Formats: sequence, structure tokens, C-alpha cells
Amino acid sequence: MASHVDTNKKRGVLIVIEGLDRSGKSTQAGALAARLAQSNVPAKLIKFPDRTTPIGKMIDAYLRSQSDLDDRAIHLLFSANRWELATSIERTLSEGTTIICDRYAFSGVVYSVSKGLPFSWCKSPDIGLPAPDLALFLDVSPEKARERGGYGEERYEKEEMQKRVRELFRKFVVREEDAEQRGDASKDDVTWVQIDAGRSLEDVKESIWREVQRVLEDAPRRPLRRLWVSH
Ligand code: Z5A
Ligand code: MG
Repeated sequence: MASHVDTNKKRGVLIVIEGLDRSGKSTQAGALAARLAQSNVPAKLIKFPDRTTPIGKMIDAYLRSQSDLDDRAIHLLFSANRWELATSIERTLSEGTTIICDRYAFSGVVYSVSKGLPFSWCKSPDIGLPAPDLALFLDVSPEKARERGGYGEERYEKEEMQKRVRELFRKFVVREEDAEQRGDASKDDVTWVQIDAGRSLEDVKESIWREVQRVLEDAPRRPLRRLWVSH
């Protein structure tokens, strides 16, 4: 039986929320999901690491210092955890549902680079994943993070590490802006927006909503891109 394909159906949009520990990613991802529901935009919230899968359970044990792994091995597990969901992400988007993703491959790169692994090696296992239509970097100072109860007990939740990670996230944003201005064909093609996440919950929510409304308008007209694949 021939299946009917509705070519007019708009695809969903992939929105990634990145940032440091305590920057409010999960709070804002939840608030955005609620706002999209109120606006009748079908949306689904996902999070990496997804600690529920067998790979996710290994990651969870590592983060809670219950196991030790080589830096490269844990890096590849974080990536594999995303590849486990890649097909379902694509299917969900093609069915017209928007995805809000709490951390993604950029976290994978910055945390491993801040431990000393080479940048291009860190990107390579995530090449070809569904690329976000919008990547929001929630930027918060270590002082603000401390006001929010400080970092937790997990392996990377140390101020020195968080400072290095902050600089590396900023580099992703700046590199893409520079490449855009130069018309550099090798740019990542990821639209980054840096959000000052040290403000009130409401102000951060409003800034995010403005960016999301714009991408909901524009992105469904373009095909979904692949991450870090030259076009
Ligand atoms: N990691 C990696 O190495 N490689 C990878 O590929 C991936 C991740 C995907 C676990 O991540 C670790 O995995 C993480 C990176 C590494 N290590 N570190 N650090 P996770 O996502 O499971 O955990 P997390 O994101 O780091 O921590 P978090 O506590 O979930 O942070 P958050 O989601 O950004 O914050 P939140 O839970 O929304 O808010 C924290 C508190 O602040 C809470 O009490 C809120 O009520 C409060 N808050 C939030 N926003 C505000 C504002 N605007 N004002 C005042 N208070 C606020
Ligand atoms: Mg969180």
C-alpha cells in the first residue's frame, strides 16, 4: 500500500540549550516546553546525558565518581549516548515536533577539550548528528553560579573546570560569528545566541522566547542540516 507523504507538513525545529552547571539550562528548557505547549507548537524535551540508557548508566557512574574511565573512552560514550537517539530525533522533527535539547555535542567538545584532548579529535565522533537550528549559550559567571547554591558534587563541578568550559563555549559562539562576517564557507552553520543567564528567570525566559519565535518562523523552510559536515 502506498504511504501518503504530506509534503506541506512543516518539520520541527531543533533547539539546543548549552551552558555551565547552574546556568539554568534545565529550568529554561522546561519553561520553554511549557510555553510552546501554550502556543500549540508540538514540542518534546530531551536531555544529554540521557542517564536512562545502558550507555547513560555508565556515564552516570563516571560522573558520580563511582567508576574511572580513560578521558577518550568517556568522551566516546557521551557521543554514543547522542547517536543512540539520533534516529528518533530525526523522526520526531520530520513528524513536525520541535525538540528542545538540554546539552548536546558542544558540551561534549568543551568538557573534553578542557581536560586536554585535541579540539578536532573531540568533534569527530559527533560529525553528522542532526544539527541544531538554534544553539543558545546560557552564560553565567562563577559568582552567580555560587549564589545559586554553588556547583554540585559531580566530577566536573569544580570552579577551575567551569571557568575553562565557559571560555571554550564562548569560543564556539565567537568563531561562528567571525566566520559568518567573513562569509567563510567552512563555518559550522550553527546559529548561536549568547544569553545573559545571570538575570532573573523571567528576563532569561523572555530573551529565549524571542529567539525561538524567530527560528520557528525561519528554520522549517530549510532542510535539517548535519553537524560539522562541510556543505
Ligand atoms: N557532559 C560532558 O562532559 N560531555 C557531554 O557530552 C555532555 C555532558 C552532554 C552532567 O550534565 C555533566 O556532563 C556536566 C557536563 C558533562 N558536568 N558539569 N558540570 P548535566 O546536564 O546532567 O548537569 P548540569 O547541567 O551540569 O547541572 P545542572 O545542575 O542540571 O544545571 P542547569 O540545568 O544549568 O541548572 P538548573 O537545574 O536549571 O538550575 C540550577 C539552580 O539555579 C536551581 O536551583 C534553579 O532554580 C536556579 N536558577 C536557575 N536559573 C536561575 C535564575 N535566572 N536566577 C536564579 N536562580 C536560578
Ligand atoms: Mg540541568
